[in-house]
Amino acid sequence: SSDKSKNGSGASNEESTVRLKNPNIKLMDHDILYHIALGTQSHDLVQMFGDVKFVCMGGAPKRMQSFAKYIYSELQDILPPGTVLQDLQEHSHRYSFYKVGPILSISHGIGVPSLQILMHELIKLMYYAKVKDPVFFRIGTSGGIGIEPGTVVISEGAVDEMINPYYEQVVVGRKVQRPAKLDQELAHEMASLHQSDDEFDLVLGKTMCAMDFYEGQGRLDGAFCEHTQADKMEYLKKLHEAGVRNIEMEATCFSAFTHMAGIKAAILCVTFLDRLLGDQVRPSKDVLSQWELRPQQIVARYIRRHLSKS
Ligand code: R2B
Ligand code: URA
Repeated sequence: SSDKSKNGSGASNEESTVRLKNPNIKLMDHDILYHIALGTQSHDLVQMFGDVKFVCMGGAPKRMQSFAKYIYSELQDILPPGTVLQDLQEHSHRYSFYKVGPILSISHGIGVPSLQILMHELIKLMYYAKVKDPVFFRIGTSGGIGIEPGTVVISEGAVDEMINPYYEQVVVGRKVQRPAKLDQELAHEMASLHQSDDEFDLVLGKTMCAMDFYEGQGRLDGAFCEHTQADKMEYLKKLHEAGVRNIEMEATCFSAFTHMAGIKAAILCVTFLDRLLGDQVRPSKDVLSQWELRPQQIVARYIRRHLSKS
């Protein structure tokens, strides 16, 4: 059989397709990926991760553990023979981290700073492991704008709180802006995997990424609030007019970093409430857990389709 069918080891000598735009990396004799407790000297990253094709991330550690279990049982028939569910969390207390054959399932915590650290290390991991054309997914939760709670929103792109389509960060005292772009073709393909008998709606739209859950998302129920209900509604309306359909806390950084690295990526978030109607997340824990499975199902369908192809 051809080189391509060397399943499992993934030990190809070709370079990764993932781009590190950092001239310093080549000058380092080794690199410690501190927060995921892996390193180029301490681990054979090509052997461990060379076969990775799909990187699935979400905020909550438990959710990403159950996603790993779900994907493991759901895709049994097409996973490479001998695939096991590996718990790679061993030394890392920060993020939960699982590998199921070519699929990684990793939690990123709440908000951009937590996600961003992980993105640096995962992108470097892809590079060191010589991974080719990985697809990154964020499977998350969000607040909807003008849509039925429980709806899945597939992001067409991310905007910040000022509705700028980029991720702005301060680096050495300078503001750096990076386009928060997502792969449009992938977004539409993900949307096409919604089935007419699915018991939930799915929409495409922009996602607003906030640095806070309360005031930063216009909520009136935080510990502090210096804006009015009218200010809130005006803001949500403005977001909606700009094409924003949901609000969460990682989309700009996730989009910008994958885009910079040349990684195809999609964000699929279920909405827990309609922000035009309130601020508090009211459904029971059970209902919310059921809703959290919805983006996971779409991602499982995508992986099934593309694993069977390869
Ligand atoms: C959605 O839900 C979390 C806040 O509750 C945050 O991680 C996000 O993006
Ligand atoms: N996550 C958010 O960031 N906002 C919401 O309203 C719900 C979940």
